[in-house]
Amino acid sequence: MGILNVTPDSFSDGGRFLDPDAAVRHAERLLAEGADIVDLGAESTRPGAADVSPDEELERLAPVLRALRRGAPHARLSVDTRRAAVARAALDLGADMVNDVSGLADPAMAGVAAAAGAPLVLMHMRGTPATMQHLTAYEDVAGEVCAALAEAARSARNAGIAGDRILLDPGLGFAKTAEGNEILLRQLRSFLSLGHPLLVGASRKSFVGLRSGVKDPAARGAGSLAAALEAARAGAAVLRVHDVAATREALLVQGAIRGAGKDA
Ligand code: HH2
Repeated sequence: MGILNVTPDSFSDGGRFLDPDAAVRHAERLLAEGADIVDLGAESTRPGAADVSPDEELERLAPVLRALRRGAPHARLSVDTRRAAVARAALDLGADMVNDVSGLADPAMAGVAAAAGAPLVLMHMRGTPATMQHLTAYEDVAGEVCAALAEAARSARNAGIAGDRILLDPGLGFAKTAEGNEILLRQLRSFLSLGHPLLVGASRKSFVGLRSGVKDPAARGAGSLAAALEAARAGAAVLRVHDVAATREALLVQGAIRGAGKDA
């Protein structure tokens, strides 16, 4: 899953793809590099990001979705939003799936995805992007995140979404310390027992910068690859990344070493 942030303030690529033409060009590049899914987000979730109204979120998404639907009809497009109304409008414009980083904070979200027959990503977080950095204390981070995801998945299934269309994501960097993120990656395999495909997003995040000593998020490619490979080894089905070509190359080599070949 290649990341396309149509925002002025995302932590690693804010402002680069706010212009719809630049966004479309970048999406085409992600697809050419081998992304199976492009994840379009119009609201930064970094701590302290500016509030975006639903109208503004949709104003940023709509031209990019329309152009991509025309220019890349077979591309799988995901919309990264916490709002059911934005998700519904994006699905009407041709998005194929929804990525909800709030894990169903909007009670209408599961119904919207169910009605459209769209896959839904449920990510774990606590609080909101503005408060999450103060909510990083857990007794057992993997156990608590796993329990919360199990509950969210149950709600989504009850709304009528098939189990294999619900993807679960531990939410690295969202109300987690660096150590918490590392424990989640280390114990990711245990999340497979939830019975849903797993999605992991470690790309360029601050824990990668902290451990590698790289301050500039855009320069955290090598550290991000290390985290992506660990997630893949633990059984993640989808990796949400900025650097698609490098991730794909690394996965192909890892797959060959592990004997999984091109299907890795
Ligand atoms: N991380 C970010 C945004 N959306 N969605 C899922 N499912 N999992 C993630 O880990 C995840 C996500 C944050 O990264 P980014 O989009 O690069 O930054 P920003 O939120 O500043 O736009």
